[in-house]
This record gives sequence, C-alpha cells and structure tokens, in this order.
Amino acid sequence: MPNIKLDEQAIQQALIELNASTAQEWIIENGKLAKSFKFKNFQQAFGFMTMCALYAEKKDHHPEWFNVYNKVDVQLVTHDVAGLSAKDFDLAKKMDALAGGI
Ligand code: H2B
Repeated sequence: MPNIKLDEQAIQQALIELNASTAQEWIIENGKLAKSFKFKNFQQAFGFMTMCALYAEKKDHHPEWFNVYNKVDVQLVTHDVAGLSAKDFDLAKKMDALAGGI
C-alpha cells in the first residue's frame, strides 16, 4: 500500500466510503482520522486493542490511541508523509470490523 499523502478531495472521498459501512462515523480532527469506540467493559476494549495491535504490526502502520476503561479514542495519521494516506483508511476499516461494526 503506497505511502502517498492524500489530497483534500481524496480524503473526502475515502471518508464517504469508510463511513458508508459503519453506524458511528469517523471524522477528520486536526488532520487526523478520528473515532471513539465504546465497549461493554475493559476486557472488551483491551481485546479490541490487542487485535488491532496485531494487525497494525503486520501492516507496519500504528494507531495513536487512548484508553480509559471501556473507551478507546483513536486517531490515525501517517507520520512518514505528515498527513493521511490509504494506510489510515485501511486501518480504520479493519478497526470497524474488529469492533463488530460499532
Ligand atoms: N505508523 C504510522 N501511523 N505512520 C507511519 O508513518 C509509520 C507507522 N511508519 N508505523 C512506520 C511505522 C515506520 O516508522 C517504520 C520504520 O516502517
């Protein structure tokens, strides 16, 4: 997957596609792709993070995230291009799948 910085039009198009298949939308916040996930309890939240971590390592593309009990705040950006790339939208899509479409 190329490490190419997406322009504004490409970002808006990718966001529409990403949000078409999820109940709770991703937003662009300070140039990063952001979403808060809420789970039943800490175990569910940490399980989600563990599965995401394995995928992130496999793809060599890692999230910025913050966890408090059952809540995980995620921000995705591609540091190597100082902006958003296809890798961020790929990871976001995987996170939605691992979170069970919430
Ligand atoms: N993760 C994210 N989110 N952005 C990057 O630019 C990035 C990464 N680069 N994970 C990778 C690791 C790079 O640092 C290594 C050396 O390939």
